[in-house]
Amino acid sequence: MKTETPTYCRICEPTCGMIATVEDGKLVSLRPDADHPITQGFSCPKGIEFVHVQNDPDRVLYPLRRRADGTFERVSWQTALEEIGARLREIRRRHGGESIGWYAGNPSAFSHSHAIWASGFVRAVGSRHMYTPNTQDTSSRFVASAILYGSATVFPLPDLARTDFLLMVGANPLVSRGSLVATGNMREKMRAITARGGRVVVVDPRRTETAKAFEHLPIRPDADAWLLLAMLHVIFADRLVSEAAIQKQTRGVDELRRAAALCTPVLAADRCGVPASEIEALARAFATSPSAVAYGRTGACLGSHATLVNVLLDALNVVTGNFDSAGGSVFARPPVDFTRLAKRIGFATFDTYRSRVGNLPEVLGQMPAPLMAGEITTPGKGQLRALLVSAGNPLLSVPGSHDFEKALGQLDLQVGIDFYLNETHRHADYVLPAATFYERDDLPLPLSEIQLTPFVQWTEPVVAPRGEARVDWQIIDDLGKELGFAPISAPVTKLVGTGRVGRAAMRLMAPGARRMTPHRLVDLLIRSGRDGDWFGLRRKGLTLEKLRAQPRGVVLAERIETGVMRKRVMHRDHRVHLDDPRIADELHRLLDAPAPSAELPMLMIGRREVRSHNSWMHNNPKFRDTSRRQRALVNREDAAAAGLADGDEVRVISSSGEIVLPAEFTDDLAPGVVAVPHGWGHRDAGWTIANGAAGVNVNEITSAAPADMEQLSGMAHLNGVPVRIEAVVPDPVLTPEWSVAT
Ligand SMILES: Nc1nc2c(c(=O)[nH]1)N[C@H]1C(S)=C(S)[C@@H](COP(=O)(O)OP(=O)(O)OC[C@H]3O[C@@H](n4cnc5c(=O)[nH]c(N)nc54)[C@H](O)[C@@H]3O)O[C@H]1N2
Ligand SMILES: Nc1nc2c(c(=O)[nH]1)N[C@H]1C(S)=C(S)[C@@H](COP(=O)(O)OP(=O)(O)OC[C@H]3O[C@@H](n4cnc5c(=O)[nH]c(N)nc54)[C@H](O)[C@@H]3O)O[C@H]1N2
Ligand code: SF4
Ligand SMILES: [Mo]
Repeated sequence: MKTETPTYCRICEPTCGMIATVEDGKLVSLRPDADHPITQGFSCPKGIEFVHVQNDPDRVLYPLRRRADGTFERVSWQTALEEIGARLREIRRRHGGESIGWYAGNPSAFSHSHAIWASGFVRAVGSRHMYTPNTQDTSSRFVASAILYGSATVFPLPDLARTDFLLMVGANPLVSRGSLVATGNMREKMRAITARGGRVVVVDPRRTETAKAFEHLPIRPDADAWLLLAMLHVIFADRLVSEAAIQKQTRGVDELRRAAALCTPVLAADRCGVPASEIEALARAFATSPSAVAYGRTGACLGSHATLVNVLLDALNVVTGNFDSAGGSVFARPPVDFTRLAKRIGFATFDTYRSRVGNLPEVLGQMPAPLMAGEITTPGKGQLRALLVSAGNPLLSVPGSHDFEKALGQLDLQVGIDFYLNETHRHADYVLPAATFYERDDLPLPLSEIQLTPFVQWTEPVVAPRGEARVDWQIIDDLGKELGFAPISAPVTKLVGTGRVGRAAMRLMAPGARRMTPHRLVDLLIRSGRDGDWFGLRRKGLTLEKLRAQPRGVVLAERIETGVMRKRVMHRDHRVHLDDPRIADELHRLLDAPAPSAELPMLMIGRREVRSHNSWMHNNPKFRDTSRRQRALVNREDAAAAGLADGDEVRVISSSGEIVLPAEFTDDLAPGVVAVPHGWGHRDAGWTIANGAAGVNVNEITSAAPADMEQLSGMAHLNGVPVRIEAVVPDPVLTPEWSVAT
């Protein structure tokens, strides 16, 4: 039997509508859904090729237990859960719950339940060892929001549909498909800006796919703060600010004005490599455009001044009158007010406690992942002894891989939850088979905080889980049962409040009577939200049942609202705080920053590719083609200076180590910059094709030393890493005699 079902991809943020063709219970093809209200037939190759992941012969389909010789044997779910349970109970008895930790990787965010259940588990066991990719991705953005808006869960979005000027700093949406903003086809949305006479300026050290399609402003890596501060210098000096907006929306602009006054375009030009005249022209064009918005993503988030860069991006928007207004920086209109909810359940935290090792702050209850190795190896109360890793591959994705790999060997227990036996799980004691997103029902509600068109879509599973795979939340819940708790046990009143709607909910549901399930959670949140039926008080409102009857989802409003900062900015005065002492400290640190070292004169940045997705999309038959190998991009001049010939391998050396990989010469990078994609270095793991595609793990040469992390947010420094390059001289011992010239 053959069926075609509308559903959606959950690999990355656009969550593209897909039509899944299923034949006799097997997913046979995926194609973009032309009738999807938001993505309208858009998708990328990864989304279509997910069919290889779904049916991959290398998938982990049964619980696995490691044998003494390092190989894995199949065990039953009951055996796996009971044995893991017994070992966790023993660790808790001997060392306390605070010695148990969890790393939940990127895909856990694309589910209605996974991330919530994992962090619930860690809280319930009484531990602070909750880790995610955030410190390799977004923590600096969250901390900027905590400071400016009073909550780490406030995300300003670029109003692409209405803006006249998009200043894009460190993002490559033509490849990444857009991050911390979701709107379907980004290329089309950006083209529409230029088609209506506006501008799109892409600030990036590399002439990326996006930069080529729009205006490119090349910049030295890790120097955006200089550019942005100098733009503010010009805007203040030329009185191009919106005094009305400053008065109405901000607090403490003078602090920023004073710091900006010190950063002249000439000074900034020297540090960021953008000529002073271009900084001036850009600042004036931005400030005098009818509307404009500055937006940054990982290129803005992973440098040594990452929080400050995010603060300055937002400051540009605010002081030019482009905050909370059409065409500027705007807020989503989610069906559930997560900012308020997060406050109510105590989730929206920043720096309420610090790490045992490295003294770095928590952000949203998560500790910096680069600290994991030190937390495992440093004795004392709270030493990390059991680590569960779900939907993540920290051995490849977190800086300091060498030390992390060694530390993993010291754990009393390591458990992986995944559908692949990835490099991290190679070291695990147990690997539990997870269902894919096409094998589970879903509505990743938190993503509604980044949607430019308010929209919700529930999906049913498209196929049954293969083998004995189980849905992540269920596995986490079962592990909780072994330890005697429910990972998610928040009383209903905490989720829906105690007002009129909360009371209606209480009448309808027996609070706390049943274990929380994702269905119940989604239903509670949707029904109590602004579009909900308020448990009978509003007949036309949404419920989970109603959503299920609409397989292509529901558009909640044509566009997001503006003029909502009183509701969205969480400081008591509902103003944007520009005078926080932590911003002032970061401004001083920038202005006092030392010039780059001569020993490591080049700067390494990352690079994402269309068919790669972090570490887990390389087991695709397309990667049998050698043209898809990982390469370091090197400028031709640097290549010549290092004595490299085309096709040679290059040695990239940082203060943490060195890697060797094939080089590709380019003019798309300025001299002095090297770009190396992350997520490679597959070896000995359970993916046959990816192992063959090999590559090297760039995080072997990035640093996990607490001192190298951005102290304000605990952010890893992964872009603009000081390096030098060398040609790989063939080892003389290995040179065959016959090749020696006579
Ligand atoms: N195909 C594909 N898509 C993906 C992913 C993937 O691995 N592959 N990963 C997903 C994930 S997890 C995320 S977080 C998003 C990320 O989404 P994006 O941030 O849009 O993706 P990147 O390609 O990393 O873009 C970052 C850009 O910043 C530039 N850059 C590096 N350093 C600097 C700097 O110091 N200053 C400036 N101005 N620019 C700099 C890089 O050259 C790069 O072009 O993408 C998601 N989408
Ligand atoms: N040097 C450097 N390092 C980086 C970055 C960089 O730009 N430069 N980018 C960083 C960023 S932005 C991110 S987000 C991280 C990503 O880092 P991680 O999240 O640690 O790693 P991924 O490679 O995304 O691994 C995802 C794993 O989850 C599994 N998986 C996929 N879906 C599911 C699911 O639904 N359930 C379960 N249980 N498993 C699933 C996959 O098989 C894979 O093994 O990498 C970070 N690391
Ligand atoms: S852009 Fe590609 S990978 Fe991302 S959600 Fe859409 S189809 Fe999936
Ligand atoms: Mo990410």
